[in-house]
Amino acid sequence: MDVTTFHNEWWKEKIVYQIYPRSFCDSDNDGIGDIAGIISRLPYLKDLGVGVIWLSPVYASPDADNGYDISDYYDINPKLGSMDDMTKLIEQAKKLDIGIMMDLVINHTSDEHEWFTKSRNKIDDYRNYYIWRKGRGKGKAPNNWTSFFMDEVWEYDHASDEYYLHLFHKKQPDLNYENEKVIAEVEKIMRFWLDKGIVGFRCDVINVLVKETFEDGKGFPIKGLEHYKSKEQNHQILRDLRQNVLSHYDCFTVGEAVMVNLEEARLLSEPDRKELDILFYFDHLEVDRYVSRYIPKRFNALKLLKVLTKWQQGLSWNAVYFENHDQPRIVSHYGQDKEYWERSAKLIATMQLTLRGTQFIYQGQEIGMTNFDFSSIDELRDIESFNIDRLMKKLFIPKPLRWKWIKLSSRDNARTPMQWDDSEYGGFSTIKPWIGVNANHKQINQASQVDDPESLLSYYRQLIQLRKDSDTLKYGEFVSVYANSHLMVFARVLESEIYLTLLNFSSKQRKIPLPLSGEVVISNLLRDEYCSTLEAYEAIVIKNDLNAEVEYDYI
Ligand code: TEU
Repeated sequence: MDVTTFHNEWWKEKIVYQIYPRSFCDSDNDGIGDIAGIISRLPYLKDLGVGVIWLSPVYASPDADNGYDISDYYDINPKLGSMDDMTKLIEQAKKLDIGIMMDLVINHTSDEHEWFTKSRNKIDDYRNYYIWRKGRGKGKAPNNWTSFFMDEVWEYDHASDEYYLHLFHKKQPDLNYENEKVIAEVEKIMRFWLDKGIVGFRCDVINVLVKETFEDGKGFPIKGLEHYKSKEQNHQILRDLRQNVLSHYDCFTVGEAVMVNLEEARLLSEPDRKELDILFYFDHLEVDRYVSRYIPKRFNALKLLKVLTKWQQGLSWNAVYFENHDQPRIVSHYGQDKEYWERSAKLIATMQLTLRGTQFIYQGQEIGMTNFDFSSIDELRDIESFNIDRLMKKLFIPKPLRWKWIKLSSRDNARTPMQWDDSEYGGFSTIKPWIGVNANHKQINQASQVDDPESLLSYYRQLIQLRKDSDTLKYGEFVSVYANSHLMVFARVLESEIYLTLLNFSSKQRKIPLPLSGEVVISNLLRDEYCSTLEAYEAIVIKNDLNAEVEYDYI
């Protein structure tokens, strides 16, 4: 493989750091994180090795879904700052060679967006900006679809005796992509932000824009998906946005594709399709979940390696991530957040940063933040968690089990304030934040790790540096080598160089049954030499020359 062919795409080598603004850093001490807070932490991010910041939405919003319900795409949520702050953030970050990527939420707006108010009131031609349908008789919705938040998708409007569609919350009405004017509005929004100097977009639920028919749905758990997931016209819209807007800027896009399979993902993101650059898919985070991501089953490293292999080899380039604002903390999910907290967080870092693709780290991941420690649902803020609880109640699932599952998977696990230090509110704010701070901020915080060469944070910095220095880690092919239910071994190969990542996902010592050898590149136990026995949650990367005698199998 010729490495130079990749180098024109600068975003392939970047470490992208996702910020959930309201939970990152509160500069004005009102309990909600803000843009000025982000600016104050730019040097920290630079030092970590970050090249791009993806900001979860900062636009004007009534915050029914923490900003994923936008009421004005050209304005900033006053709780988070002002347009001047945003301009300053883009400029200051640029000085540090950090690009800003915005969240582009265009499947829906807020019901408080001016377009929707006009649509509801049938002003000018705004009615057609959204999806309105007659019901099927008295009190009966237009079809049987269910929402991504496990709820209704149709909201009745008395004045017009029609329903509007919302695949998410009822305060998030879906835009109508049959309407050319909607697409023109989206292009205008994209140009506005690109002209302000941002380097790309993370595109929210980008594979469900076009609703092809409105017949009843069959699927489970989300009924109706087959009528709007990855439709041809959706692909056409993405190609047009690319051609008309994105191709005129030096930028990149990462699309969030819901319920996507590999074949659909290829259509959305392979380079020759000229749609999106990379994709967020979910398979690799659900190997220990049934049907819904709220129902757990036993973790299995072999299964995880199979899923990783499928996607690593199936796409030309991956978006590699293990956490975001919708997922539980990875150390509490695939790691172990008790006695092996630090070691298992390092193991996950080792796995992630030796995979092939653009790397995405979520705020707090680099210091090993864990799932929250709340004791009741009253402490939660996320609408999805409340809906899931209601749904499970309807299915007669007893309260303790409901709480157990919500604790495991609630999106609020990732939304507690960033733990900067051990002070009362974790150095996030001086007053009680909008959502509780995890009590473990006394032990797990940035200040205690930043100058400790053996901390998790330092380990992230080392791995990031290793990647920067190695074409094999950046561009080498991914090869699956060995796994069983606890162990995982994979390789990255470029010309004659091979890097092997060996991981033990269990709290017992285990032996790798392969005759592998090589020079130690990094180890979460500070080993100088590789021996085939891995301690609990041990991770080690070894390097070798394929011309030397190395044997490895494929699973
Ligand atoms: O998430 C899309 C999505 O499908 C979510 O439902 C997610 O998969 C689910 O919450 C996991 O349980 C995006 C955003 O990331 C999310 O925060 C928003 O709530 C949603 O879109 C609506 O904009």
